[in-house]
Amino acid sequence: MKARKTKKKTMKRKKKKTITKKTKKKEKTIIRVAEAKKIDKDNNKSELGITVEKNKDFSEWYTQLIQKAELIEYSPVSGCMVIRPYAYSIWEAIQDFMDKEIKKMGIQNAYFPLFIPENLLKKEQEHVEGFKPEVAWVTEHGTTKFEEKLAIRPTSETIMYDSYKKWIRSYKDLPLRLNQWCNVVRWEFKHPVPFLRTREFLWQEGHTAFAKREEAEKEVLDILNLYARVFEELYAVPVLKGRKTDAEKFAGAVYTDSVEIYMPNGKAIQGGTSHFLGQNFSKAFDISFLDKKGKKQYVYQNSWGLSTRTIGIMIAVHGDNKGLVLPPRIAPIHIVIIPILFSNKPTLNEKILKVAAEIKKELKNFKVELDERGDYSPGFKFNYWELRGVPLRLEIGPRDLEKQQVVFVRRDTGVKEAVPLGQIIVRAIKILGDIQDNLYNKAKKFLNESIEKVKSMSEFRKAIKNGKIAFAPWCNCKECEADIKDKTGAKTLNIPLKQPPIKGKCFWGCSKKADKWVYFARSY
Ligand code: 86X
Repeated sequence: MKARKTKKKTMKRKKKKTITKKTKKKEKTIIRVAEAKKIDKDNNKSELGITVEKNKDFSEWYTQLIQKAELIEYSPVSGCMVIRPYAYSIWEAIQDFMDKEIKKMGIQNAYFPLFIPENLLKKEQEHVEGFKPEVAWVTEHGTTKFEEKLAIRPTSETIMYDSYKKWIRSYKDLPLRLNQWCNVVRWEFKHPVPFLRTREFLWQEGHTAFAKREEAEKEVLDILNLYARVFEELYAVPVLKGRKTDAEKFAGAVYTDSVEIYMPNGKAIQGGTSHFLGQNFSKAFDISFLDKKGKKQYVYQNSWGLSTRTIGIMIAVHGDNKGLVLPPRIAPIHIVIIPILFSNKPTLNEKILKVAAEIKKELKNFKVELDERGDYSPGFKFNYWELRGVPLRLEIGPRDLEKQQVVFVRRDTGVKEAVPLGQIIVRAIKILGDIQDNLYNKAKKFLNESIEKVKSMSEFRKAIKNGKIAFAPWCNCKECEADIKDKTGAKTLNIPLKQPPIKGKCFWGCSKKADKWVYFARSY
């Protein structure tokens, strides 16, 4: 890739030289400038740039952005997508962080098979029941039908717990704490949205077994907090942490904790879940052990998962009308260096390129791209890298060279700053940190402003109609929850674990006592 680029560049340069010989210098400069302007203009309004505003047509904005920023490619199968290198490296940053954290907690990685025999998948009826239409099956090989069809894993509880029951005999075999990084397939029928709702996606799924209930429950919270950190510290996206209502929890779980995110299109989305399974699966799969007294006990289990959906959430939260805006912690490129070159000043260009290369070397602890392409104007390059969300741009041109400085331009605010050559590293560290903080604070402010405390049905309806999150004192009964969903389209997100004081009746007017403060919103 690199070699080809360089070759192309030298070829173009040679070509340019011969033209220059024939043409008058002045004329050529005019042509170059005109060309650059045209490319810049095209870039802004047509194929290259995003042609709609985020707050006017969010869905079109998102669709254009993920393709134009080279994050995804659609595939021949509806609901499946290619994750291109630029997006995949974001996933790698998440994996890198999480993998270290879960290993610190004492969890190991393993890999279980993609195919699950039908009888095994059906073992815990309750957990499969609602999902049946989503399961994709392999029924034959070549022209031969399988005697028993094979499910493509939609999640791995059943296949993993089939092993767990063989591995766990005594209290000495506990805890058993495994994670796997893999793909899963769920044949959803709601319309697919790249990253946010796809039929195949990448995730990690953790599955753990403990002798004691308290150990398991502690892990549920540790994982929930880890997921919150992934969002808040890496993606710079604030979350709502809490417990799912009984209607919204995973059917196989005793309870489900989640992190929920509010997106700028007024829809909330689940960002990760941590389930306390209690003994539901251990009883169905006979995962038991002999305790210190030689008595048979069933293990307590958890499962937890976080997926590539998180990338889509980050895109939706931070992106703007120019394209992607990446938090430095997960950006594949931190800084792009753009030398300001002039086609009629080859010697000066050489000097600038030399300094640019030196700066790149100096910035070896950052992920830096030097855009030396001779056939594009600086303006074109600015748009190109803004579309791709690179947090920081470093410009260096003839005037900067004279003043022994560079110009930094922040992607998040567009703010420019001249920096003396000797202070580049110190300023880069500071600005990248500021960008990370600013993105989080901006999103946090937006979230706070989008939550409306409501006390009555009419206040609730108004909040939901305006695309807000309603925070409401609720009776905690499934009749009201279903009625609210039916009449307003809003679902419960979760119940914060730390509750404000509560008194009075359910906001929906059912005449029962208010039991919990809960978040409601329209959601994915
Ligand atoms: C629920 C539960 C759980 C481990 C997680 O949320 C995190 C990681 N698993 C997943 N779930 C299903 O159990 C399920 C089952 C079938 Cl058969 C299906 F087709 C779709 C499913 N979707 C979700």
